[in-house]
Amino acid sequence: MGSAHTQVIDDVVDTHRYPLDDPGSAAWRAVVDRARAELGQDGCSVLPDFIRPELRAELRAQGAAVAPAAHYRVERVNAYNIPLDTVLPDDHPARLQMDRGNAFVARDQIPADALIHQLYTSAVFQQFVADCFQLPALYEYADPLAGLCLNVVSPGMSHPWHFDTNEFTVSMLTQRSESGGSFEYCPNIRTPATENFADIAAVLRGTGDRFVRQLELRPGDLQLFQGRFSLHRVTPVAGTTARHSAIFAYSDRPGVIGAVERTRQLFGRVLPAHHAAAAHAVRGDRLLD
Ligand SMILES: O=C(O)CCC(=O)C(=O)O
Ligand SMILES: [Fe+2]
Repeated sequence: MGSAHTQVIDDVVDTHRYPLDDPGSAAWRAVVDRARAELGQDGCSVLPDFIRPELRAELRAQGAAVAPAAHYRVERVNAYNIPLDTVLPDDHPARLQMDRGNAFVARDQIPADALIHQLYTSAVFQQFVADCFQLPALYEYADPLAGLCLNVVSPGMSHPWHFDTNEFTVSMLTQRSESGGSFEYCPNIRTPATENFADIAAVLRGTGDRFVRQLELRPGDLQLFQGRFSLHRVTPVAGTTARHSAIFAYSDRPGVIGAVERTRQLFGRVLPAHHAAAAHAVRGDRLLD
């Protein structure tokens, strides 16, 4: 193709291994088919060394440079992100409360030429990811804050067990912690037809290890994940180095903007675009969790 779009991708992505510049080719199909098979199997697919390994140091440094802009606010939550005062039976897993201590750097704090921002806005990247998820197309959020975030989990903090409200998540570790900070998930522990509260409660209480899988992620690996059915978390970070991951938020429809209150909770601020969207009654709370 040779357009400016694909040139950016060629500089950033190992296109021998991941031929984003050649949609529909046999090599493209092979990579996409493997991702689809893994997603179908357990809702998760990791594409190792998606970013060229020689750019790993730059990827880390760019994340670390914006991490101080993260909005910190420890929030008391349950795995379902429903109000803590919801009346529930004694053994309901939503009664177990946790501290969500991760912090988000918003899209408008991430320079447009940062590697993660270039990827997020790349048309060929979007087409590739959509194909992996078997969607005709994916759209960037219209939300000026939530579309692309850096998720910062500082020492002593964790991103506790939860389900995502959105159907799919695209993410990339940019900085590893010294210890802890592992991504853990329970493949398809619930289905559209089955809540499976007993097994979920066991995981939340720490007695459900048999359901838990741990991912070995390295900075620059691309992770495709369906967090609606697979309970997941980032384990508490230990040591002195924070864990950083980029969250690329896409939707299968254009125009998504977060709700005003949720935006204030996650980012500590709200922009005119959020108020304008609320005024037009655009429902769009398919945010990060
Ligand atoms: O940061 C991560 O690796 C996981 C993030 C996550 O689960 C989420 O944002 O919903
Ligand atoms: Fe999640």
